[in-house]
Amino acid sequence: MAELKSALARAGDVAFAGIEAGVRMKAQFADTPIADAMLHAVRGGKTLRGFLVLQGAALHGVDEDRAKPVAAAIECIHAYSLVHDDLPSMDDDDLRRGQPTVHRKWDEATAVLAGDALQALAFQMITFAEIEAAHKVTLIASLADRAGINGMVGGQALDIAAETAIEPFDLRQIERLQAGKTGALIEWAAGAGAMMVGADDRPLRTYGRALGQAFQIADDILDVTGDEATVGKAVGKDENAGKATFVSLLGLDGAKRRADELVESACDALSNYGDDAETLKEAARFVVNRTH
Ligand code: GRG
Repeated sequence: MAELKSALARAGDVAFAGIEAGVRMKAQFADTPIADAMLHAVRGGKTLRGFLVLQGAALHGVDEDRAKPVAAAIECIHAYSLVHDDLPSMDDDDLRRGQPTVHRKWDEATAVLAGDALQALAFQMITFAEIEAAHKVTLIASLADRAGINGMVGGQALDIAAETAIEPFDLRQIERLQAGKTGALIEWAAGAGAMMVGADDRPLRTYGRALGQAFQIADDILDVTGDEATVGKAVGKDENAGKATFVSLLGLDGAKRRADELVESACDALSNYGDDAETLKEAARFVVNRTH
């Protein structure tokens, strides 16, 4: 566990340093709050997605320096999605990671623009990576697919549709929604290390898909069992009110069982990597046992 925690912290430092360099380098509009809002948005998370990039890269012989821009890229996309998700037109949250959300600390226009700029920066970061040009194209094309209408944005749109659906979503619909909203970026992050060298990314992506679903189930479980104050959400607000979740559909015990099964299949998918994949396996176990 100590090794996993330090690898997660390291991924945070690495991704943040990459993003800060990217933001400052482009800070031709330093007289606006955008750069500060972008950096505020990327601070303080678990850096799970950046960690997955660095671990997958290491399994394919890509060192941290070369993988850093790609880890930074996925954390930029993740941060942009959270900034926009927190907006009044979406979840209308005041707190994120225990800090004021970007639209609360600055204003709505700054939050929209900081999110937009983080998304653009993500793709630019990948162009900085010292890898073959063809592999950069693969990473950029697949990230665009996973972040957009076929992935995260599509899942988010379905989540919004669920709020006004006449019937609560069934398990198949919730799995589809979450595979887009939360799963798509986690799957991409897991597979990125293989894509960086043009290797077969299917085992890591299979791991990432299972991990993403386990992560979402754990999040639903935490919504029921966790202490709102410690998870950094707006106290007294229930984002899942009236909506189907893995817990409402499977029950608490059923959801825990499903999460455990997913962790097992995530770990199985890495069997060809042997002991080298131990930290990734530990991460899968951590995701379902986390308390925030
Ligand atoms: C606005 C296009 C758009 C998409 C938003 C990711 C997302 C889609 C919304 C987040 C809503 C949410 C709280 C989902 C639950 C699972 C989740 C993605 C939690 C946040 O990820 P963590 O726990 O966050 O990795 P940290 O803060 O650790 O980076």
